[in-house]
Amino acid sequence: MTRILYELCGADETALFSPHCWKARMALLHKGLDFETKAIGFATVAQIEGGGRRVPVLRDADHVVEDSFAIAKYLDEAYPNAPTLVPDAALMEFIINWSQVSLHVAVAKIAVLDIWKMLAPTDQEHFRTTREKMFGMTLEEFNAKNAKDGKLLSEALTPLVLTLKKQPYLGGESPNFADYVPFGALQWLRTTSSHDVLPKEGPVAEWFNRLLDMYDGNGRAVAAAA
Ligand SMILES: N[C@@H](CCC(=O)N[C@@H](CS)C(=O)NCC(=O)O)C(=O)O
Repeated sequence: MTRILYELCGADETALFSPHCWKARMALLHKGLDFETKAIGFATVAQIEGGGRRVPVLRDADHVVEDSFAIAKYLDEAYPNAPTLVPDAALMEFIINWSQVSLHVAVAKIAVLDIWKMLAPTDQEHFRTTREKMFGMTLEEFNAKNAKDGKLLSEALTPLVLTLKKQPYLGGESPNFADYVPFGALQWLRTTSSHDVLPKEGPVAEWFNRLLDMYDGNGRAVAAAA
């Protein structure tokens, strides 16, 4: 197998949880391409494929591509006969930024301590050091400061709810990378958090469940957090 996707995992190697890695995984599945997963802990990410990297990283024979959006665009270029992932790269930037600024912030506020708990000890140390520097406080302080009632998440999801009331996917009748971007954020929450705040009914719940079941249930095969 010459196609390898490097993905972030917890202490349990099957606990694949990174939102960006899920975007890349769904992109490969969308294209119908076989790939092997290399599950990597936070502390070893920087050593992948020559070093200085962040995950996801895709090795496709001689090509090494880093960054979920770059991977999706590369796959469209390299495999033009498989279904398109990114019909409009300029508009896709907006979807990525919306997800990053609103969904990712809401998920991080709910799940940060749960993420730390699921990591292997060396990865816990790396995660604590880097995130505490980023937040300017301890993980416990950050966790205590933020409500876990799902209100912020629900507000952040409003544009998705309104759109999915009119069409089955952000991509229209079928999904594309625009769907895999917010899917990655919700899968991140599903796989890490003990707080039960994912929508249970309505357009987002139905859309998320369809995507979890897609591609032989690849998304659902990774366990939800207990
Ligand atoms: N814009 C990048 C973001 C990649 C990213 O932030 N990856 C995180 C994991 S979710 C990472 O590699 N972190 C390494 C670290 O924190 O040391 C993408 O879409 O792929």
